[in-house]
Amino acid sequence: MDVRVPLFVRDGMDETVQAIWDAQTVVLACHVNPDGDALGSLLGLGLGLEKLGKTVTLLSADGVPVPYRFLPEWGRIATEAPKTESAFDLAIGLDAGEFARLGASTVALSQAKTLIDIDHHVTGKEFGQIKLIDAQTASTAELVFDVLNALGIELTREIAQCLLCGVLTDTGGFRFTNVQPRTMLVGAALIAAGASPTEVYESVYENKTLAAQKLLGRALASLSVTEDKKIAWAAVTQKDFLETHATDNDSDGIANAVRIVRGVEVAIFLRESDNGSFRVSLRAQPGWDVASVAAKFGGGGHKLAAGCTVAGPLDAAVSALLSHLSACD
Ligand SMILES: [Mn+2]
Repeated sequence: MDVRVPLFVRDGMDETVQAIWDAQTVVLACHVNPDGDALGSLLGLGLGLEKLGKTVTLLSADGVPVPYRFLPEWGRIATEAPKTESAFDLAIGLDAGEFARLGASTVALSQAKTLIDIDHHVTGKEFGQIKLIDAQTASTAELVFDVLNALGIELTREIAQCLLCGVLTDTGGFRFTNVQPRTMLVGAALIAAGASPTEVYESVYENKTLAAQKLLGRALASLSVTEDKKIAWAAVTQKDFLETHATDNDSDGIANAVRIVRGVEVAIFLRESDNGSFRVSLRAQPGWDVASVAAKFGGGGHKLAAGCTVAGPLDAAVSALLSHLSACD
């Protein structure tokens, strides 16, 4: 099946394509603590550029987390660039928000003759001589899809699988508010090229450690709501981490399990640190401003998603958060 995705004209595309044509050695890097979009964009673009005969180096300063080790050629991603005599012709940073979030990869990238920033985050900290940035696009992988199209590179199954990983994970499986008709068209084109949404979904979302599920159980056992049931909170303590053998990464996604309770408008997830204070994630429905609450505790974020650290014990931390939240209701 032939799926046609209408061309989308963006600033920076012509310059990006020209810089790629002009380069022979290209270093690509994604951000620290990489997600599916970071790694999928990195590999998808890298494998595409190899089709043009470019010499490609792929960098992820924090490596490739286990759930993403289904991606074709993931083993080629290095945590640092090999020592070479000459600088790369071209460097491309992907999905990063700002240069510093490329971590240790910044060393290799800053030596390249030309630097391109490809991203769908608008932070005011864009970098490089060439910027291909579009906040309306759901994923960096979709921007990479457009770059490969502009270069006339045919989508192999491998490239398509990498890009689908980015599109699917940054849209929460095509469910988030960032999904547009074009997002689905790009997904359709990638599936038509042989990508498997099932493989992405199972690897990323159905691949939790036993410890993570046990920790989720502890968090849900602590789930509480205010009298009007609009604010819900759950916590995990150091004791929970110890007894379930969970690590900090195993708490990913618990805030979401608090958020999805019927009628809940604000979700609070508290994780006890080893010094007894609590790291707090706040998630809210439109109409709230949890960033202003986080700011009271020296934290920050967006109106609908923010974070901060609050002193323990747990009861005191919850009371303090609830009193600031009721003030902003
Ligand atoms: Mn992204």
